[in-house]
Amino acid sequence: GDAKARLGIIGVPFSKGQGKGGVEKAPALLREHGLVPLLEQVSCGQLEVHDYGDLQFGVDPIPTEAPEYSKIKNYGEFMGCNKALIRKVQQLLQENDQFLTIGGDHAIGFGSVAGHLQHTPNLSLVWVDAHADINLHNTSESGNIHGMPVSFLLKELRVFWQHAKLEQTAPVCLAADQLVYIGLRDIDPYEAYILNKLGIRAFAMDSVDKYGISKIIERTLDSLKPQNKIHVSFDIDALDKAVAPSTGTAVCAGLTLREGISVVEALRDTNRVQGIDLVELNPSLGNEQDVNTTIASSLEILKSICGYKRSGNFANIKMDLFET
Ligand code: Z70
Ligand code: MN
Ligand code: MN
Ligand code: MN
Repeated sequence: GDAKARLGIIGVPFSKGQGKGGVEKAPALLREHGLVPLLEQVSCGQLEVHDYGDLQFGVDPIPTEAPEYSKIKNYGEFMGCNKALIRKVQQLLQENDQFLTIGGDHAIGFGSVAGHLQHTPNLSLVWVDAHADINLHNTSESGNIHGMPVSFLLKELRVFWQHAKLEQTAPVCLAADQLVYIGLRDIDPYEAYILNKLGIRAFAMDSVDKYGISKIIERTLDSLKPQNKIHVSFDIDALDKAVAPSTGTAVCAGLTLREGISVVEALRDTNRVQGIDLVELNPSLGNEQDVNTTIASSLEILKSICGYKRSGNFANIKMDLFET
């Protein structure tokens, strides 16, 4: 058959994008639960998984000419980690066909997508999340930088980050028409204003309820340029609190596990998914059952992105039973 595709995995144990410790433990925990063999197994021999371990990162200086950045918590830690991630993602894409970034909190979405854009400038981004994560330094109410990564990526918002020197760190940016959100239900007023002003496609939970997930998936696929590779940034809090309780900001009335799986199956079936993030799993939150439930949901989402078919898969059976 065809040569196996290669998937490179990098753990990013970064937790300074928000206030709750524990999210940095997710990469090790998912490995303990057999992530690497599981993904090879579900792909039925189509995927060769290479684990690059955890990202090493340091702290960047805060630009002294931008006193407004001091409102942001841990800006230096954010830039230090994301600069290292931008380089690592480019290495992963030189050595593999696809990459998976395991957070950590969603602040790492900046480096993961920016590194991906450096390798593949024509990219579409599907951000699956309860939150829009598109705050600016002057619109964020929390100061938590995991609520801002998308604003560092968009061409139309670069003007607000003049002192971040993004033209050096992340020179390739994303056009607003190549971003789609699914699962939103906790959007800050300024975020809603930015989404509206830039005309960003955002399928919030009211749309999912009104049209059904299959229609939302169809409209998502229609909106992505067909020649573009796809980056799926999956915040586990997109899923309902019932199936993903162990996360920093669990929100009720989210995607069911089946809806989440349907979304990633459809994206996978385009054969254009080149980058994946799985973020915000925090094993320090909730009781043991909550943690196990959230790990199980995370693994189901990753399995489906990597080729698990609920309808069955006989791609790698050895024996032809009906040969006479
Ligand atoms: C809010 C903020 C956020 C995740 C919370 C919340 C952002 N908009 N993102 N949990 N994953 O603080 O900017
Ligand atoms: Mn390549
Ligand atoms: Mn998020
Ligand atoms: Mn979120």
